Order: sequence, then structure tokens, then C-alpha cells
Amino acid sequence: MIRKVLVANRGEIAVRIVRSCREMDILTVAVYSDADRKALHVLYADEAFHIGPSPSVDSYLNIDNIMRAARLSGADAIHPGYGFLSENPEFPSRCQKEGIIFIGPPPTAISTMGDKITARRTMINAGVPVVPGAEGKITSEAEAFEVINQIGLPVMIKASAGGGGKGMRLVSKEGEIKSALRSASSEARTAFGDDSVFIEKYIESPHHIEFQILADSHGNVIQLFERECSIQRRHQKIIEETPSPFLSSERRIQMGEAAVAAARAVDYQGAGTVEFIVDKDQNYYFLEMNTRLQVEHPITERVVGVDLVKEQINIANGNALQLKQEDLKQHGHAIECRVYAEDPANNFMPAPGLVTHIDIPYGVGVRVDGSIYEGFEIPLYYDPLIAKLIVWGKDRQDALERSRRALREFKIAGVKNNLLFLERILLSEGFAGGDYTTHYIEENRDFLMQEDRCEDHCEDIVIITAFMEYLQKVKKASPKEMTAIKNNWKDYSRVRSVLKL
Ligand code: MV4
Repeated sequence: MIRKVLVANRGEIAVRIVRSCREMDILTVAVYSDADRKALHVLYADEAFHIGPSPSVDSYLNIDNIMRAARLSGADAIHPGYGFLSENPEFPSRCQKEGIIFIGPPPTAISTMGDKITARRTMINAGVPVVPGAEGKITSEAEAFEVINQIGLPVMIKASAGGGGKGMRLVSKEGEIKSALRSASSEARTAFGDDSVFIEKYIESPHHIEFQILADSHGNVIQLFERECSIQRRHQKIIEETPSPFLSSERRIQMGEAAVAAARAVDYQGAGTVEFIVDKDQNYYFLEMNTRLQVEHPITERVVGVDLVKEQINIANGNALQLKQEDLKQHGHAIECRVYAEDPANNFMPAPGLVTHIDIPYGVGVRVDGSIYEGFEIPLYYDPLIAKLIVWGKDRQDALERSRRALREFKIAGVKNNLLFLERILLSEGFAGGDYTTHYIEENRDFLMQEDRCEDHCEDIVIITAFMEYLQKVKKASPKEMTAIKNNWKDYSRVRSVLKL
């Protein structure tokens, strides 16, 4: 029985894991780097251990330091969260050696799915549809030409060790084949130390739709329906929703069954996600499997009515799943907006810094998973994701209207952020219509990049930002003092009049 969990992560996901542990009466251990001494996950956990300097390689990616913290704290399990070590098979192997439960899949499932060629072959054998293309690794230019002759252009050349877009080349003309092969393969060698590539037919304007699965150690595998993740920019997801407005209920059932077959084929255990690309005619193809909890898991939690972290812990404890496939249903609609500390006007550059003001939305149907507070300095070392707004409605329209309302209430000052950009997506016809593809952001660039919003929300932000800068720079106020002053309306209005705002 797990009694103490070390959370080998930071930010909103570390906080989120601590919350479920607390509800289960399980003690929690946070780990933190230099830059995260004052991070929220450290405050929320029962104990916290320093694991090294700010750069991830020296702290959140340092297995030795994390294992030392686990030993010192007496944790009997480790939750890896997402990113960092979550898909490194060495981490569960080390846990096994040291007698600590890894809250995640077995290392073999991680490595099979981590190698895209092995994953592809495993899926073919399991009868899961994959994109037409070469069965395995491309070993010569001649072989590449032969494959491309069969399937026709355009094609994608992909690195076996890749994922998330790295080591990928689109080839539309015959003359590009040789150079694309060389560059994909050398990029893969540099990035992953493995230059193996494979070739698939290019699917134009696809949807990215993924299925949540849960598998226990007794052979039970269930799927918790899909998430539509097509709103993304350079392989960074921005908005996800469930149910997908694009899938027919027939297709949903077929894809759910394919996802279960994919998980079974690698003897999966724990929570995982099977990604598909879906073309305009709803033909679906296995893309990859993510062997971890995902950023966008809360929309599934809301619509299906489960706590995925609790399920992960129950599975790691060796318990059988209590959920039965036939009892699972999608209730209403959920949308997640990812709030990033980044500057949309400056090519979405990460924008770390001191958070001087934050208003978090509340109200019916709203959940915010975040990791920042007023006075927290967002470090430049990590992912700029700072909060997720998860909104539920009885149907898509309801969830959409509620999301727009909640985004309007959301205010962050001190750091650049994408709140306005998110609002513009939700206000766009393309999103409202529900028939968007993975090309949505590029196709709607001009509309989305407009910064003049004729709404008062914008003006509030300007006032608050100016006020906070005044306090910080002119009054030399500490973050604590700034919060105190801001909460006092009289001071606030006085400064507003002084500043002629
Ligand atoms: C593809 C594809 C079209 N055809 N494969 C991007 C991430 C990597 N996991 C696979 N990706 C793609 N593979 C074939 N055969 C288009 C993409 C793709 C994409 C996939 C999902 C979500 C967003 C995407 C954005 C650009 C390209």
C-alpha cells in the first residue's frame, strides 16, 4: 500500500498530484530546484527536498538526486507527472531496483512506444490501423524511392526516436527525397543518438484526436473516450476539447476499441494516451502512444467523471479497476485553454518574470489548475505553461460561452501571456464552428494576432500593469507590500488618479 508519494515534477502538475494524494490520505514529498524554492508545489506538499541547481538536467532530470530524496524521505512511490523523466524507461527501472513503486507503466511499454518503428510494427501486428507506408526502418535511398513509388507523394519522413515533430520532414517533390532523408536522419542522430527513419504517406489537414486509456495489472483495459487536440502551434497544444466536434459516434467506438488494442499489445499498465491522426473522411491512423498522464487530462476527468491520478495510484497499488467500460459515458462538454507566460506578439517567446497581479476565474463549471501566485517569479528554465483553464458546459455551446466568460475574468500582470490570444481563438468563427484542423492557427493568424480588443478587460490589464509598475519601480515595494496595497481600494484609486489613469 502506497503511503507516501514523491512527486518528481514541478508546476501545475505537481500541485495537481499532491491534491489527489491528500484526498487519498497519502503523504507527499515535493522536490525542487534553486529557481523553485518558493514554488507552489513546495508549499502544497507535506515535505520538500532540494534536488539541485535550476537547469532541468541538474535537478528534475537528475535520477540520482531524485532517488536520494526518495530514500531520505521514506517515500514508497514516485509519480513522474509529465515531461521530465516521465517517459524515460531508466526511471522506472531504477525505481524497481530500489524497491520503490513507479506510478506509471512498465519500462518495456515505455521503450516499445518510444521507438516509433517498433511501435508501428507492434500496432500492425495488433490490427491497429497505421498510416500507409514502409513497414520498418529505411536502410537505403533505393528503398526510400521504392516505398515512395508505391504510396505516392507527398510523404513524411520521420525519425524513429522522434515524436512531437522532431526529426520530421514533409516531402512533396521527387527532387526533395534525398536531401530530406539525409537531414531527417542527421537531425535524429544529433537529437536522439539514433538516425533510424521511416516513411509514411502524408495526411493533409489532419485532426489530432487522442484516446485516454487505463489499464490495471489484472488485464483490464478501458478507454475513457477522446480529446480533440487540433488547436496547436508548432506541436505545442493550446486548446483541447472533448467530445471532438468532428467524430461520429460510430467512429468514436471504433477508435476507442483500437486504443484498447494498442494498450493491450504492449501489456500496458497505468494511464496512457493513444494518439491518432484523422483525415477529412474520418479515416484514422495510429500516430504514437504517450505513456504518461497528459497535460490535457482534466477535460476527460470532467466529462467522464473520474480522477485519473487516483486511478493511477490504485493501479500502482495492484488494485483492479473499479470502472467498467459499459458504465462510462461522456457527460456534456469540456474545453481546456492553456495559459502560457509567453509573448504572442514576439513569436510566442517565453516570458518569465515576476507575477505582480493575478485574478483567477471562479464560478459555475470552472476549474483552474495552476502554479503561480502574486509575487511568484516564473523561472526561465522550464516550460512556460502556468495555468490551465478547464471549463464544463452541458453542451459545446454552453462550454464555449462559459470559457469566454472565464477567460475575460482571468487577469495576469507582470508577465506577458497568451490570455488575449486564447480569447480570440474562442471568439473565432473557425473554432466556434468546430470544424478546425491542425492548420487552424496558421490559417487564422491575422485574426488571432490582433491585439486591440474593444473590451474593457484590456483596459483593466493596462491600468493594473501600470499601477504595479509604479509600485515596483517608483515606490520600490516588495511583492507582499504590492499585494497589500492593491487589496486596499482607496490606495488603488488614489494611485490611479495620481497616474491620471
Ligand atoms: C503526420 C502528419 C501527416 N501525415 N504524419 C506531428 C507530430 C508527430 N507526432 C506526427 N505529426 C504529424 N504526423 C503523417 N503521415 C501530420 C503531423 C502533424 C501533426 C500531428 C498532430 C498534431 C499536430 C500536427 C501538426 C503538424 C503535423
